[in-house]
Amino acid sequence: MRIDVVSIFPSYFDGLTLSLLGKAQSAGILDLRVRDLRDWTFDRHRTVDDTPYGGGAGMVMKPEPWGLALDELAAGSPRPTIIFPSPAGEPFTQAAARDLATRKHLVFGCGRYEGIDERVFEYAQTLGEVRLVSLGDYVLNGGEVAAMAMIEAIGRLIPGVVGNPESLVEESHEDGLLEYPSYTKPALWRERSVPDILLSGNHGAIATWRREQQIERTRARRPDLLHGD
Ligand code: JCH
Repeated sequence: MRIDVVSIFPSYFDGLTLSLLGKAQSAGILDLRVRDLRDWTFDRHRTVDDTPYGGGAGMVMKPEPWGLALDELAAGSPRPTIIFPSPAGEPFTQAAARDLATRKHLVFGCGRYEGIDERVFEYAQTLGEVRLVSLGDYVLNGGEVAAMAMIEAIGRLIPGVVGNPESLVEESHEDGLLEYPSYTKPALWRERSVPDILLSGNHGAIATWRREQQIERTRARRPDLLHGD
């Protein structure tokens, strides 16, 4: 999979070359390229923002650098999926991550200031499938942190990135429930013991206990996942 990122803060993404996604890149499974939006500006100050038409607070990202960036990154790619992180987007979920992990080419456009001139989203639709996606119902200072979270969630679903495919099935959200609690050695730590059932060797009873724990935690913390609301 190829992932292009456009940002005025490309060094934010340095962390994605570490660990799991770094290995995927070394192995040639993931081709992650991060670009500076200012590379598509041509004035002395490499300007990417301007005042909003109609007035209002803050600045808006100018369309021209975005148009050139998208033209270059989409060239020779049959309809890439172009993702703009936005507080006004559709929610990013594990299901969305699974869908996006099947694409050949993703382009992330990371806005700053009060956002990007609306015409950029319309124009991007002529080049690929455009998705405005929200990481959650809170306002970040720009799209970078949201894009990083999405790239990490998508990247680990690419076949061959996470070593054991079973570890993908068991974890939170893949089965619509929160995960069960995990323990490791020592069996007694600061007067706290590991639940006896996990030391019993009874694998059927352990599976039943874990499922009960998942349901109880989901009821307590995320009842919306049980009721489908
Ligand atoms: C972004 C901003 C005031 C936006 C600029 C670009 C995504 N889930 C999620 N939260 N926040 C974002 C996000 C994504 C891209 C950008 N900002 C800051 C500030 C706004 O109100 C008009 C809108 C935030």
